[in-house]
Amino acid sequence: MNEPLAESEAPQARNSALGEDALWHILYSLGRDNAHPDKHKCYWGLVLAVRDRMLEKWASVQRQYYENDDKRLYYLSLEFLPGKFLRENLLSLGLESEAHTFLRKYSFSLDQIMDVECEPGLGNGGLGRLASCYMDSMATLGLPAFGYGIRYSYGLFRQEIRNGRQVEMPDNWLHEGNHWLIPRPHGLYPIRFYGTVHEWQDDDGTLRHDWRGGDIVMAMANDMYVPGYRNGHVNCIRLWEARPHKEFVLSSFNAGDYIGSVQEKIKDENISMVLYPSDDAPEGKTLRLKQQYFFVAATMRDLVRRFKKLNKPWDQLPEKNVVQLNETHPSIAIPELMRILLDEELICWEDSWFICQKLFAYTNHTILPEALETWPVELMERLLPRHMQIIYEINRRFLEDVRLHFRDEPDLPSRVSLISDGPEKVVRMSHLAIVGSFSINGVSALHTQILRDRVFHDFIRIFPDRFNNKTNGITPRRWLRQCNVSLSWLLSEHLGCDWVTDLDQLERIRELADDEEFRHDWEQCRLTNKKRLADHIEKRNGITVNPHSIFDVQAKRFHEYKRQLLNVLHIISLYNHLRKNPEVMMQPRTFIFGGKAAPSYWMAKDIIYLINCVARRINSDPHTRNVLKVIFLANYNISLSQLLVPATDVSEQISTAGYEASGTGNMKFALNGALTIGTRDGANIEIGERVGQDNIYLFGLCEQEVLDMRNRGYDPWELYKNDGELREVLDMINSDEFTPGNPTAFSGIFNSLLSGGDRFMVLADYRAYAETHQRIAHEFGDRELWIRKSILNTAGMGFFSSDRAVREYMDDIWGVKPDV
Ligand code: 4GP
Repeated sequence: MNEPLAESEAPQARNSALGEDALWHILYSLGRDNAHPDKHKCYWGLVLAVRDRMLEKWASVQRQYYENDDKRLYYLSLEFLPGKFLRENLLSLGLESEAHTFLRKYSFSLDQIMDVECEPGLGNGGLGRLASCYMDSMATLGLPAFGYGIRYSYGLFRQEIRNGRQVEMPDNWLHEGNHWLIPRPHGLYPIRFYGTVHEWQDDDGTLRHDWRGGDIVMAMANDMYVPGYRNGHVNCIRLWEARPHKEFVLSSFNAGDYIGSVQEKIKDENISMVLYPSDDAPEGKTLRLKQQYFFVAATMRDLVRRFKKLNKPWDQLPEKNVVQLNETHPSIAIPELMRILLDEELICWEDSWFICQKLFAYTNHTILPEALETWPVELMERLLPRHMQIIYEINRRFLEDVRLHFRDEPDLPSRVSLISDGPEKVVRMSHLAIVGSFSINGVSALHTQILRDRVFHDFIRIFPDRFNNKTNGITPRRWLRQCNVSLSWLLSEHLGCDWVTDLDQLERIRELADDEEFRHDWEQCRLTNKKRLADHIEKRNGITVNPHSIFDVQAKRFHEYKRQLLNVLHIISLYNHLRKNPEVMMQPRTFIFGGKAAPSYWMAKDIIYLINCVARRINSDPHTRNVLKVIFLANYNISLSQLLVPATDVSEQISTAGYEASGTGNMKFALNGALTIGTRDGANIEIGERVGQDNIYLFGLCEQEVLDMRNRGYDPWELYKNDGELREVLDMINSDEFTPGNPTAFSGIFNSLLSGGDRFMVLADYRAYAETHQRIAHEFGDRELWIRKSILNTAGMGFFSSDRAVREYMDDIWGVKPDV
């Protein structure tokens, strides 16, 4: 694998102008005439010129890591959602104005050429975007950090809406190639699957194991660079791509079976072909387990290779490295490292286990039982036979310890066991991650508390010191400086520019909330952003929206616990109210939705359909369409989010309390001056503490009340009977009101809310939600009050910078130090 050059061989830093380099690359790297470059050529030329500058910095930073003998952080994540690169990289490297100068010459704006860039959708949502925010902060803080994941050929599907329904289209993000990604075809790693385990005895009679045979797939690195903000630091995310072990099988080819001969190659490449949508059906996921092992095994090879270069004893591995597991997806890394130490390095079990337990740290991102990963033992035994043996042995020793220390709790071992005995034996990956890690963290105060009290309660008693909280954060570079240019300028005018890397400075605008001129400027910025979004909606959906109406946005994955349904029930009731009281003056509102549903999650897809049917009806009703609009923006992704976030007045964060681990969308909206309507869930609670309870609209049942209500016996039919307005809405859904001629289109939704027991307490929170919305509409009308609240939201959000979060990980868990 390529490593940076030694100091004496290092090239000189570039000193030519960015534009000149871009032209040079158009001709010499792309092989295109550079006389009159069009926007594609300008884009690709700029990418290559920017990349050169990043690579120089990256190489010197890598040298520095070796020279300073730095401890390294490995951040393992099956998902990354970096968003588009060019603007971000220009901003971080301080090259924006040079880029503008170059583009002006050819009459292009940066916005125009950004259209050429394809956004990599290498993740489903929260956890993948968090990984990207953290990579940005790690580079900005100058940490010796390495991201690791998979270079999926197809990212998360592209969502189209046809006749109101979600249709999934392949996301071929690499169709034009991608120069931000540098493939490294030399020094591939062989990764084994299946095969058998052979036992042998070494000279001292110790039983040893050797995993042999099976299938081999090659792992090839593709590197994606992450510059820090104006600090000369560049890190890298290494994404593994599966390559065939043998190009094709010569014997079948010679026998005339051309297709058969390439089949093997296709099978191997499948491993990194496509990202699994989360919440998808659990069946048939052998490929997903293969993906997990594939990227983890290649990453561990990289880690061990670099460590061996240092010529240090093995017990120093955790002193020089730390591995953060982003969810349980990479937790097979624990038995993989054990296998390397035991079988390849011939280290004894006790020492190997000691090293492992000091190396790994695990972040949990969800408590939904269906998302806590398990793998059938039978599948593991076939696919990774040696790992299964190791897991059995880890479990045997762990349970022996538990029995010893908790003698009077005979049920405890089976509850904490790594392997569950049900009708089908499965490996519980979260238990493996907990037992094999020195740190386990949740992602908001409430979430961590729930992990302690409920989900991992038994483990808290066994490992009291391992559990800790790290409330999530977002990068202010992308989520304010880049996505909200007008507000950034206003902030910099009053605060100077340091807030970009020191977000606590936003506190200083608190006092400006009383300054009339500042409030006026603030409102103008917001209006500019809202007009930009209104133009986009006009272009994309062909619907005119009023930029002075309340822009009320719910943009996130579709999931029942996130309760887009609660939002749409309320919209229908507003519509009913307007129709019955045509003379009533109502604050104009535009409800905007964005988000994807997992392809096999039928209920979530029905909710998308319901929103679109309701939108069609409301937007075409001449009696209401001036005051009420409903918009569904298809194919929600990072770029769309960057457009929505700065234009939002009201941010919907309305999950059933106890279900949203943290949320990070809630942070992005509030940072940009939106007011949150939210439940006391995830990070909403902490946002309320920071921005002030007067500046957030928290409503509904808290987590304990949800539990109590369930325990007392919650009956949604009672609410249906007693709340006439709600009943009317539900009856409309259960008729052909929104789907003429098809009265059963939404009976699944109706039944889930009533006969199905309303698992996510939508009806229980309905009344409080509707009343809170009334308050919001009223307060929005008081412009002075609203703008003041908006300013105070931004002012209070400094804590939610990913720089703060990463610093906490660094100090409390990783023990790595900045190298700048
Ligand atoms: C998400 C959580 O649902 C969200 O609350 C949290 O903010 C985010 O992780 C980052 O911590 N979980 C996932 C997942 O994305 O796949 O479990």
